[in-house]
Amino acid sequence: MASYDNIQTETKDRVGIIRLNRPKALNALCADLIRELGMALDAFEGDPAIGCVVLTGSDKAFAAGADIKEMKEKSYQDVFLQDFITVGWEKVSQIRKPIVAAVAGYALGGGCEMAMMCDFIIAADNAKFGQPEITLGTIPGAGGTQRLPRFVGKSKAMDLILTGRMMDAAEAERCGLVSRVVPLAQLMDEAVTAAEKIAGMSLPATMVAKEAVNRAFETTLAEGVRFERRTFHATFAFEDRAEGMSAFADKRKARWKHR
Ligand code: DAK
Repeated sequence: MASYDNIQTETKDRVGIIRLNRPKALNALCADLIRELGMALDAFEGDPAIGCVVLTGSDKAFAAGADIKEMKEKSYQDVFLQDFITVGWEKVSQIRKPIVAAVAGYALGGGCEMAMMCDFIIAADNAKFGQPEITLGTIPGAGGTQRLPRFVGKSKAMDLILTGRMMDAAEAERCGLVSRVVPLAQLMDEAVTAAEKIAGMSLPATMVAKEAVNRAFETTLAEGVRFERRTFHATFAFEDRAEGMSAFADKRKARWKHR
């Protein structure tokens, strides 16, 4: 397995785990980290033995945002011409396999945005979410103004983005940003168990389910339902769909071919 400076990767059965690992900077998302993250995501995406990815950080920080020290001297020309830290970021939202964020500690700015690019978020009870960019004289730049209101509604999103305040895990669960909150010590067990369950399904079925849910955020209800119907019909081409229904009828466990 490739070795990296700012992240660590491991696999557990069909689950690929990526841990952001820049402890001295609370996993601030510097360009090298983002580049490595993109490489690790590509590797898991291309590996037929992987069915789900877990993205996590440390107990203290998922990620405290983009690297402010790296950003502070940049001019408009710099960020525009370099398409500043765009490429690796897009991988997180473009990966077609399911990806679960396991968040402990700070998920601020780009850290919160990166968690929201994943398919769902499991939070430890010490997690803190926020979009503090306004306190730096700027605004979220990795989708925060668009994804946060889709998760939590306009009022809460405006509250967080305009005041820059943090919200704790309980508030994040109440407003729908996270799917569940667990004690810190159980975070990885819970996230990996969920990921193993997903990875234990037919891979093409989880991939089209993800694509169909994501379509809900891109289109009207009527178009979304039409997309779902056609995609549902298309699952009848999967060998695993035939196997899943036969296994149910035969009262046995399905043997997926991931085809
Ligand atoms: N960048 C760089 N270094 C950071 C950092 C960050 N975001 N956050 C923390 N660190 C560093 C600190 O500078 C400190 O380093 P040393 O002083 O030891 O060298 C070390 O991590 C430990 O931090 P603290 O000493 O501050 O630790 P505390 O426990 O006291 O405080 C904190 C933790 C998370 C409350 C605090 O560190 C903090 O407020 N950090 C900044 C949070 C923040 O404002 N984040 C938003 C950053 S702006 C884009 C994509 C994304 C973005 C933009 C564009 N594109 C795709 C184009 C996103 C922008 C942002 O995220």
